[in-house]
Parts: sequence; C-alpha cells; structure tokens
Amino acid sequence: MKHYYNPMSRAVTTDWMLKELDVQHEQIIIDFDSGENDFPEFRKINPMGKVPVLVDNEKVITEVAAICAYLADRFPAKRLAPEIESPDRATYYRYLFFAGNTIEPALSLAVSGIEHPEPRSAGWGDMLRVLTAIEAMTPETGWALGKQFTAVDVVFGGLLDSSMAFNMIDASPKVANYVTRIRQRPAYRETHAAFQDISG
Ligand SMILES: N[C@@H](CCC(=O)N[C@@H](CS)C(=O)NCC(=O)O)C(=O)O
Repeated sequence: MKHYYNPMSRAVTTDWMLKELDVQHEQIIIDFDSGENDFPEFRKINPMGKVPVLVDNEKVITEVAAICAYLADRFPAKRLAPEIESPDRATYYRYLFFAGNTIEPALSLAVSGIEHPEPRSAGWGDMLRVLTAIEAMTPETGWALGKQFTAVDVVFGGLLDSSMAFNMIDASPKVANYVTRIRQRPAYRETHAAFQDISG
C-alpha cells in the first residue's frame, strides 16, 4: 500500500487513520516546494495534483473521507466502522460526507472573506448553518457514534481539529472538548508532530 503524503497537508489525517489501524505502508513524500504534485507521473495517479492519495492493489483512492472509509472497511477487525448492517451506518455516512461536502467549502470561502450570493443553492448553505450543524453533531462525550471511535472521528474530528488550529472556527466548549479528546489519542499524537506546535 502506497500513501502519498506531505506533513503539512490533509494527508496527516489519512496518516493518522493508517496509524489507528497500524497498517504497514510505503510513505511517499510529495514535496510541494519542488512542485512534485505537478509532475506528470503524479498527475497520472491523481489528476487533481493533490494529496493524500492511497494506492492499494493498484487501485487509486483520493479524498480524505474516501481513503479513511476505505481503510476502515479494508481492515474490519480494527472496528473503525460500524458493521454494514448496523443502523449506525446511516450516521456514519452522514458525518463522512458532511465534512468534505459541506464544512470544507464553507470554511474555505469564509477564510477568504467570500460569501456565496445564493446560500439556498450552495450545497453548504452559509457559515452560520454549518456552525449550527457542527454544534448539533459534536458529541458531548465519547465519539461521534457513541462509545465506538470510528473513521468519522478521524474525518470530522480531524477537520474540526485543524480548523481550530488554524483559527478558522471559534470553537464552543463542546467542540473544544471533543477536539481535546481527539488530540489525546496516541495515533493522533504520533502523526501530528508539526501541527502540535500550532495547536499547543
Ligand atoms: N478534497 C481533497 C483535498 C486535498 C487537498 O486540497 N490537498 C492539498 C494539501 S492539504 C494539496 O494537495 N494541495 C496541492 C495543490 O493543490 O497544488 C481531499 O479531501 O483529499
């Protein structure tokens, strides 16, 4: 399994997922400064020229949430996904897609000081709605699906963590406490050395 990675990128989240699962992999560092993500051989693997990328059995997987969900299903004994028949699967998918489809674009626009002119047609609505949904979806205790830590906490929790570290959100006490629990996980700590300087 090959993991295309850069230590100051979203690939830290997939690296954390690999560490949670204790999966052996080849770590291939993509150096943005020398434009390695624009090299034709990398663009052939991911035409977006972005990391993370996971290659497993010659199959390419891109997008943080897709990689984490794939890995959770690939190593079911580690129980980082609810079983396929479990009713929790509904909530699981909801969080996985909410992170990339809704939180990410809303935050990207907000930090650039841009407001979408038509929140009703923008899939993410607006920042107020997104923050209200984050507050409602953040668990008071434990993890997003309850007692079981899952890939959702890596994806959704990881995004809240980096959003706080880069001052993109003003976290409520509930969100801050959840992120504190995230930051205490040994696999998180092992994979977020560069971020710990930022987040403290
Ligand atoms: N939607 C993608 C976003 C990936 C992404 O934006 N990666 C950034 C680093 S955090 C990147 O590779 N940027 C290099 C570029 O766009 O040139 C995902 O979830 O994986």
